[in-house]
Amino acid sequence: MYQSFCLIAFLALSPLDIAGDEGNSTEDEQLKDIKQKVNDLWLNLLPPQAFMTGRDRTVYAACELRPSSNLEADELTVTGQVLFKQIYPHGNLESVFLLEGFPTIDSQSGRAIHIHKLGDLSEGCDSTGGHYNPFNVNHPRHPGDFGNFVPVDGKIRKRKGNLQATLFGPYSVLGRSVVVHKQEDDLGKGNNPASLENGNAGKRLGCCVIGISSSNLWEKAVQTLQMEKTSRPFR
Ligand SMILES: [Cu+2]
Ligand SMILES: [Zn+2]
Repeated sequence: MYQSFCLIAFLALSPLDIAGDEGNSTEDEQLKDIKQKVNDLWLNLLPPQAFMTGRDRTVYAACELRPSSNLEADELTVTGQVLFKQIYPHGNLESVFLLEGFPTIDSQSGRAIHIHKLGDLSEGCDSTGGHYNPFNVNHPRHPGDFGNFVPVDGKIRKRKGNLQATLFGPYSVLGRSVVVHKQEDDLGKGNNPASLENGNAGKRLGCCVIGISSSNLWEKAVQTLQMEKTSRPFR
């Protein structure tokens, strides 16, 4: 089913590029219309549509972060949640990061967080592969390059909107992983090949696989953020 749909999509999409310059405007309009319909069909057939219920077209995903299973005993124990929310089909991805286990000292460097390609935790976070890079571009232009997060009081608390990653369509990040690194992301400015691949962010402290969730976790996390903000107005 999936394969045949891909074929239909390919056949329907490919003539547009060929006819684009020379076709008359009616043909162009028709092809544009077909392309739009194929695209909508594509989006409707792919997950997470199967999980959506009711009129609310918002999809939620959760990633329950655990320390990498092959870390040395004296390494930081980072836990928490990375949550996602996106309105189907064209909304921008939002996220909430609630992570604990960092040192409580002031003035520490940021920690890199990324989406990695695989949802395979069989060898701790080391088996999650490299950064998810569907468009074959350099770091930090990967869809899951979330940048650096500076812990405060041992915690990372952050809400981010307008992210490049998506839960929908052929480039969905569902089933892939979130990895929290020990070091700061050099954001591609390290002047070496690794910098353009992974930002030289170092050891993988914790990770998790992104899966569909209910709205409950998101709502609870947003409340936590608000509560902590009001209890610490001067930070
Ligand atoms: Cu990473
Ligand atoms: Zn990257």
